[in-house]
Amino acid sequence: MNLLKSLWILILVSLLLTNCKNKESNELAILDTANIYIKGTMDAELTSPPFVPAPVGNRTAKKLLVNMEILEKEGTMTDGVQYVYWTFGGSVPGSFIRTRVGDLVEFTLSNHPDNKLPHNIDLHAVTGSGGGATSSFVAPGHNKTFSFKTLNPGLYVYHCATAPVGMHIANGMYGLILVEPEGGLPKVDKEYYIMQGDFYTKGENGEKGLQPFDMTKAIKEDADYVVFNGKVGALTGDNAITANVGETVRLFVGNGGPNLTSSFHVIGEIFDKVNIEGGDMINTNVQTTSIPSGGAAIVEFKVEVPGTFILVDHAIFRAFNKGALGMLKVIGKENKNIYSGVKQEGIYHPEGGTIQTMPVDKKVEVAALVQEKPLAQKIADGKQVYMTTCFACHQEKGQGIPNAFPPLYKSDYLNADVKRAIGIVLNGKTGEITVNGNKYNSVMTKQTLTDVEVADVMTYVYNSWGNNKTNVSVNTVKEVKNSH
Ligand code: HEC
Ligand SMILES: [Cu+2]
Repeated sequence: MNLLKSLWILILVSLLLTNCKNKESNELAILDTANIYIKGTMDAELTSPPFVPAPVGNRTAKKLLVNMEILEKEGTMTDGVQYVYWTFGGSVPGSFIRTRVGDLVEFTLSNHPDNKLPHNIDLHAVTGSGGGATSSFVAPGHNKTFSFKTLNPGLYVYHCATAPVGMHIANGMYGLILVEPEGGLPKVDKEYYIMQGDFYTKGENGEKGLQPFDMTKAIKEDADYVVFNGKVGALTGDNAITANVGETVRLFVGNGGPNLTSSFHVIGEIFDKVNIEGGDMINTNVQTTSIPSGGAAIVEFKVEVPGTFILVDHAIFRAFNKGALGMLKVIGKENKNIYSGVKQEGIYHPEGGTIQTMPVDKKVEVAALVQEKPLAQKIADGKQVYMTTCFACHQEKGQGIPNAFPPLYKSDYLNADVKRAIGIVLNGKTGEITVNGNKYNSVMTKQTLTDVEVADVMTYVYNSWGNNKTNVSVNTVKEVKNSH
C-alpha cells in the first residue's frame, strides 16, 4: 500500500516538473521572437493566387510595409454565373503576404471610395486585440494603419471581421499570411497559393445570371459552390498550376470557409510532408489532410511522373458537383518503374476462356431487331441508362461540368452528327473537341452497353434539353459498330 502511494506521488511530481519545464521553454521562445531586433524597412511584395511572393531566405527582420486595398467587384463564379465578390487586393483569396518571424508589420488597409460598405481585417498571425480588426475598421474612401510584430512562425488565415462576419467571409474576404521561421522555409522548386471557400447563391448551382448572396442557405451551411481560388475552374485547363518531373512542389493551402472543412487531396500523389494546420508539426506520407475553416496547411511533395493531378476536396460531391476541383499539370519523362500506365487490356471471362459469347444479350438484341420499341418506351428506358451510366460526368440535366465534361444540353456537337455521337458512346473519345464554343480535351471511356441500350440512351439524350429529337434506331447503332 505504502509503496503504491509513494509511486503515485513520484509520478505526480515528475508530471508537474515536466509541465513547468515545457511552459518555461515555450514562454522563452515567445519572448525571444518579441525581442528580435529589426533592421531597415521594406515594402511587402503582395501576389494574387495561385502565386506567392519570393521566399524571405535569410534576410534579417525588418519593418515591413503592407498596403492592401479592399475592392468590391463583380466576377464570374462559373460560365454564365456572375457574383459580386468583396476582396482584399482584388482577388479571392486576397493577396498573399509573406513575412518572417520578428518582422514589424505596418499594415495599411484602404477601402476604395466606390465600395458600399465598411470593412476591416483580422489576421490570425497577429497577437493583439481582434487580430487587428478593431484597429483597421475603415469606411469607403478611407484608410487605416496599425502595426504588429510577428511572434509565431506559421501559415495563417486573414479575413474580414465586420458584421455580419459570415457574410463578409462568404463573399470572399479571406487570404493567407505566411510567417517564415528564422532562416526561411527549406528551398523547393515550385510554390503555389490555393484557398478553398464555400459560396451561397439565391439560385441553385449553375443557375445563370448575377446571383446575390443567400443568407438562409449560408446559415444552413447548404453551399451551392465549393471552390478553390474563388470560382469554378480557377485552377483547371489553362489555369492549372504546373511543375516538371523531379521537382518538389509546395502548396500553401488555406480554407476561408465560412462553413465547410476541407478534406484536401491530390489524386495520384502522396504528400511527402504536411505542416499540419499550418504550424510546426510535420506529418509525412499523408493522403488527405484536413483543413478547418479559418485554418491552413502547407503540403509538399516531389512529382516523379508526368500527368494531370487533380486537386480535390475529397468530400467528393463538392469536387464533381460544386466546383472544388483543380489541376496540377506535370510535364516530363515517364518513369515506368514508378507507374506503368495501362500494360494490357483484355476481355475478362470469369467462367474461363472457353466461353466467349453472352447468349442472353444476343437474344434480346435479335428481338429488338425484329421490332423497334415505341419512342416513349425508348426514352423512358434511355433515361434509366443515362441516370446510371452518363449522369456522373454529364450531370442530371446534361449540363456537364465546365472545363471537364462537355454538355449534352443543347450540344451543337451532338446535334451535328448522330453517327459520330453514337461512335463516341461505343468507342470512347479522347482529344480536343469544341462543344457550344468551349474546348474540352479530356477522356470519355468506352461505355459497355448493349446496342439496344445505346439506342435508348441516345434517343433519350436527343429528345431532351433542347436537342434535335432524333430517334436513334438499333440498326443505326449496329451500322456504326460495324463500320469500325
Ligand atoms: C467518365 C465520364 C463520362 C461518362 C460516364 C460519359 N461521358 Fe460522354 N464525355 C465525357 C468526356 C470527358 C467527353 C469529351 C471527350 C473529349 O474531350 O474528347 C465526352 C463527350 C461526349 C459526347 C460528345 C460531346 C458532346 O457534348 O456532345 C457525347 C455525345 C457523350 N459524351 C455522350 C455520353 C453518353 C450518352 C454517355 C452515357 C452512355 C456518356 N457520354 C458517358 C465523359 C463521360
Ligand atoms: Cu468586409
